[in-house]
Amino acid sequence: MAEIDALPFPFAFKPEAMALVVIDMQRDFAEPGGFGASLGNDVGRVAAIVPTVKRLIQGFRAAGLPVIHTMECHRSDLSDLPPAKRNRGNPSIRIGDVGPMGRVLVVGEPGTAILDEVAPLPGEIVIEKPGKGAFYATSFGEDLKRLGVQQLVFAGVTTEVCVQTTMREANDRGYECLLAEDATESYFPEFKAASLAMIRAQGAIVGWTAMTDQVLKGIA
Ligand code: C5J
Repeated sequence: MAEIDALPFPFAFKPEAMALVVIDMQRDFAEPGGFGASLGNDVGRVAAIVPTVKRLIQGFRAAGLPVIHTMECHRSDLSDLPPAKRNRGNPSIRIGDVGPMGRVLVVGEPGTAILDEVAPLPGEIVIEKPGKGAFYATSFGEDLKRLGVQQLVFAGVTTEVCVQTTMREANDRGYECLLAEDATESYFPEFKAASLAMIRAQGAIVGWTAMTDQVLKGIA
């Protein structure tokens, strides 16, 4: 067993059974004119972690470990978008509407794309997910089984929404999960801090957290 220096205690892992899951590093969450900005958020917070997420991805690729990307998005006919999701809140543009970067969170639209700096390489798994969690209505669970992974390192956005939802789903399915603290972000710093604390509380009730440098040292 190898080890990552993590909280609340070291994360022991089998390198051959670990993958990186990068959640929703999409233009719509990181750039002005996208979905995140339409909800009144400061997307600069998300843009700021891109170099760290890139470093983490490169470390996993260099170690020969799988990198899986997710995208929050919907079919162009919006048949996978429940009205309860489309109508929620008071955004200036809703999911499916035409915005400055095309139709918001719709498959194939410019704003829905993963940011160039952290884009998937050919052959890497990309999960298109209509929900906040990556297991709902996707092949994610089957893909993980096929890869034979048991331990997941998480990065991406936003910490308390799609990242934490997916981590909790994975935890309930028997995966051991670690969140890279400086490779995840929220529009609300206090929500990120609370999520990290909740995840590692009570003896890692949801999982572990560690800085990217610690993860990279562990897998090198
Ligand atoms: C949100 C996400 N926050 N990827 N999506 O709507 O966390």
